[in-house]
Amino acid sequence: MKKITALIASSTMALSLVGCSSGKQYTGEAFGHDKENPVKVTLTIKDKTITKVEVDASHETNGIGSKAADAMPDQIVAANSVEIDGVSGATQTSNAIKEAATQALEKAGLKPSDLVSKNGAETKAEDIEETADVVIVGAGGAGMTAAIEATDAGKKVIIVESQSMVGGNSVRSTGGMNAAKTPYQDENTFEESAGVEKTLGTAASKYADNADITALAQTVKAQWDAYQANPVGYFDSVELMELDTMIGGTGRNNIELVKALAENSADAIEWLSTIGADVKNVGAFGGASVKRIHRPVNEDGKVTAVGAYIVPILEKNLQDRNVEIIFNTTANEILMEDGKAAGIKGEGKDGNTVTIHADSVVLTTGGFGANAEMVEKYKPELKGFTSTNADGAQGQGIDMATAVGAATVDMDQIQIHPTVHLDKDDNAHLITEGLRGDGAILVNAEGKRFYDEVSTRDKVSAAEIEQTGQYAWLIIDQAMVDKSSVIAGYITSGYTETGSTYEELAKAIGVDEATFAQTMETWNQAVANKSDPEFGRTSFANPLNTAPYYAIKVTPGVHHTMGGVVINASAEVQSEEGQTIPGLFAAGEVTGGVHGSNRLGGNAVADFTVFGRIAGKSAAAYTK
Ligand code: MEZ
Repeated sequence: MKKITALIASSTMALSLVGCSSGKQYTGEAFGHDKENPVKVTLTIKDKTITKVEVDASHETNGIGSKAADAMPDQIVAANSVEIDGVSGATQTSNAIKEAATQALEKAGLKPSDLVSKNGAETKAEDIEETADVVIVGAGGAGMTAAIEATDAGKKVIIVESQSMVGGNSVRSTGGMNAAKTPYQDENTFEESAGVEKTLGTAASKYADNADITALAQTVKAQWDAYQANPVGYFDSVELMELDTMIGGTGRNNIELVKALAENSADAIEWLSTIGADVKNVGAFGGASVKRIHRPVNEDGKVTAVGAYIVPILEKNLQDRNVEIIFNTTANEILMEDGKAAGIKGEGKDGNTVTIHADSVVLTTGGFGANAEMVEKYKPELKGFTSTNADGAQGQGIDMATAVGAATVDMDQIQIHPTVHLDKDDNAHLITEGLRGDGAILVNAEGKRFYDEVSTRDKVSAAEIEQTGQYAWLIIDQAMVDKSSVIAGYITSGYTETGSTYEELAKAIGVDEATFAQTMETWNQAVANKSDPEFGRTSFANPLNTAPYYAIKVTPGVHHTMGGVVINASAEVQSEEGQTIPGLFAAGEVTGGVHGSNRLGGNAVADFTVFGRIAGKSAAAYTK
C-alpha cells in the first residue's frame, strides 16, 4: 500500500494559512491505520482557543488518510473544537486525529466542552425533517450492519449518530469475532481436549440445576464422544459455543438469544467476507473451550485489530449504497403512532431539531460504559473505575426505549476487563485478551502467576483485584511480538517495560528477580507438558522463551454493559408486559440478555454482526 508522505509538511502548510502560533503547545497520540506508529497531534492553545494544529500522520499507510491529515487541522482551528466531522472514507486516521487532539486538550487541562464553539453558537442550525423506511440510531458496528441489510432489502435507510464519526465502541474492539464450526477452524490442529473436558465438568458440577446448560452439555458430550472416535478436522459445534456462552454468563443468559448468536455466527463470517472483511485467523480466547475467535491479518500476515479493520469496511459499504448518516445528532425520543414506532426525534449539535419519520426504528446506540454516573447507579462498587469505552456509550438508547414501554434486563451486570493499561497521563487503553489467548501470562507484584489467564473476564478481574495494588503485569516475549501488529503497537506507544533476560525484566518492573525467573521456568514447563497444575489453564500456545521479554502493567476497567433493552431472536423490542413493540428493533450492546452476567471476549463483534443483520432484515420486512 502507498505510504502517505509529506503529511507533516502539507498539514503545517495548510495551517499556516489559518493558525497563528501564540499559546502553549500540547501533544497527544493515537493509532490510526498503522498500529505501530501513532498519529501525533500538537495543539497550540491560548485562552481556551486552539490557535494552531499540527498533525504528524506520516506513517499512515492508507492513501485516503492523507485527506484527513490535510483537512482536519483547518477544521479544528475554524470550529475551535476537536468534535468535528471526520473525513469520509478515512475513518481510522480521522478517529486517530480526533482522539490524539482530545488527549492533547486533556493535557492542557481542558475538556472539549470548555472550548468556545465558533460554530453557530449564535446562529442555530436549521431543523431537519426527513422520511425513510428505516431509521437507525447509532452508527457503530450493529447500526452499520443493520443499515447494509435493510438497504440490500430495498429500503431507504437514514442513520442518526450522536458523534461526529462512525464506529462507536466497535472501532475500539481489538480481539476478534467468535464463530462456531467454520472452515477456518479446521485449518488448526486440535489440541484443546482439556478445554472441552473442563467445560463438560463445569456444566456437570456447577450447573446441574440449569436445564438449558444440562441439555447443551448432553448434546456436546455426544458430539465430543463421536469426534474422539473419529477425529476429523477441528472440534467445535454451535452447541459448544452456546454452552461456553451460557457458562461464561453464569447461566443467566437468554437461551433464545444465545442460540441465535451461535447458530448465525459462521454465516456471519461468510457475510463479512462478501462485503470485503476477512476475519479468518483463528485463535484462543477466555472462556472458549476451543479456538473460536476469528481475526483479521494484515498484508504481512500479522494479526491486527478487528474493529479498526471492520469499521471502515462497513462505512465504505454504506457509502457505496448511498446511505445517509446524520452526524452530531443525539436522538432522544422514539415517535409513536397508534402504539407503533414511527420515527425518532433528536437534537443536532447546534441545538437544531432533527425529526426522521420512518416505518421502523432500529436502536443500535451501544451500552453505557462511558457514563460513569449510570455505571455507579447500577453497580456502586464500580465507582471510580476507568473505562475502555468510546464517549458515545452513554446509554441514551435505553432511556428512549424505556420511555415507550420497553423492558430492560440485567442492568447491574457490568463487565470489567482485566487488562486495561493506564498510560503516564492516566488515559485508559484496552490490552487485548488475545495476548493471553496467544500465550501471555499475568504475574502479580510478587512476580507470581495468580490465576488461569484464559478464564472468563469476571473471574480474572476478581483475582486481579485481590492482588497487591489491584494490578498485574502481562508478560510476553519477542516471538509473540513478531506475529502481532497489535503488540508491536503497544511497544511503540510506550506501554511496555523490557528486559533481555527474565531477571532484567523483573528488575525493570520492580519484582523479585529469582521469583520471577522461577515463575517463567515453571510456566514454560507447563506449556511443554500442556498441563498447568497450579491454576488449571487449558490453552497454552508457545513457551515464553524468546528474548527480549516485555511486561505491560494492567488493571481492571469497565468494558461492557451486559444489561439493556429486552429483544427476542428477531431483534424485536419487548415491552414490560412481554409484548413486541411494533416497529421497534434493537441490536448490539443496547440490548440485554444474550451475555448473561459476563460477556465472553469475541462475542461483542459476533453480537453486533449477527443481531445487526437480524435487526436490519426484520426492520426491512416490517416496513410497508
Ligand atoms: O470482545 C471483546 O471485548 C474483546 C475481544 C476484547 C479484547 O480483549 O480484545
